Amino acid sequence: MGKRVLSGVQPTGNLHIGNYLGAIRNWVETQGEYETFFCVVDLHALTVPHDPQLLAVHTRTTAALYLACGIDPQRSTIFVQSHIPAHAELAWLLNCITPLNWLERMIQFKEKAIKQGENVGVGLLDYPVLMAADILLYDTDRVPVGEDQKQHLELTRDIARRFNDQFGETFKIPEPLIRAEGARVMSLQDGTVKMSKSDPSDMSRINLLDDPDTIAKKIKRCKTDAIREITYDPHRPEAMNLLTLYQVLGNKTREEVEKDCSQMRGWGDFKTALTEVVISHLAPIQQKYKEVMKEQGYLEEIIRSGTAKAEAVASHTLARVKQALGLWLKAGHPASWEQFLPT
Ligand code: ATP
Ligand code: LTN
Repeated sequence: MGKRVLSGVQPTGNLHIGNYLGAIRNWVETQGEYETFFCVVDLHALTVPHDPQLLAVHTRTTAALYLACGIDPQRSTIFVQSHIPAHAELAWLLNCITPLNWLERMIQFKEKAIKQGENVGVGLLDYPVLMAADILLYDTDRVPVGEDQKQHLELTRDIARRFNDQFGETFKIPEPLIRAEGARVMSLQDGTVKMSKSDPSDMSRINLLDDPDTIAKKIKRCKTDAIREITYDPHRPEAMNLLTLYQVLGNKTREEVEKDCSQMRGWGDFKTALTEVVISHLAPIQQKYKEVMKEQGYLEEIIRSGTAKAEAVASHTLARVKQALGLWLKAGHPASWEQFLPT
């Protein structure tokens, strides 16, 4: 069996260049080397207050954007998490072996719980266990994600190890795949917080589907600092962020960027150059997205066949887990309980 990759994005809004650089762009690159599974994690999107109509739309647009960004349905298995009940089912089984205090320590839970106020749903706390289920169901070797998901990946590894210790070798231990550049794209309005779909201000992010005028406006108004020279300096979060975007989306090396910047007179020049780079990088993605959205039948067929392929793998793993836990398997699975009968 080849090595496997699995990852997913929540359909909680419009995908932005942070999702693209931190995750999807790296998924595309794994396609030659690994057996790849990419899902739209709609059950995760239920952990924050949501509008059902928008969820339905965003689940489709997210899947379409996977294709537009270069996920090839011939080489990758693309599916929607809720179409495969094994995800929710394994999450329950893992819940029963996961210590509560492991979940209470999660940074994302603490941050999102504060935003939700008094009525924090159980799902928000349990979110990383569902994510562990997504990953462990596919005997995943590598999980390409942005920096913010590192702690959840560590938790997935801890849950898998704990299960293996208590019930015998059942799960493969997955590893994160986090690229140095673009793993943490920051908000356009504050270089110290990450760009996010759920930031109330649309000006804080560049969405993959923003039109050229919107992109120009957002970059023009984005926060910079008072220093005229544009240099990579870890003490200048806004400069670091914008330079990284220019470098990665422009396919340049750091040295090339430094050379470009040495000829600029200040932030005005830089913003003009960055706007061009962003618009031209996103144009082919937007074009492909339009084509995919016009062919809903094609999209449905990709999801249908992806679900069938993913389900075959997932149901196999789930049966293995149930057996390890001592659950009574439905007919068709070899029985192993007789040897444990009291004599
Ligand atoms: P939300 O605001 O709803 O939590 P999000 O924008 O943080 O959404 P997710 O669906 O949680 O996006 O993340 C999808 C993928 O994109 C993950 O691999 C995550 O690490 C990555 N990602 C999200 N935001 C960024 C960012 N600002 N920079 C780099 N990667 C990111
Ligand atoms: N929690 C992830 C989304 C996610 C995921 C996964 C990523 C859910 N299940 C499995 C990788 C593998 C996030 O990016 N917010």
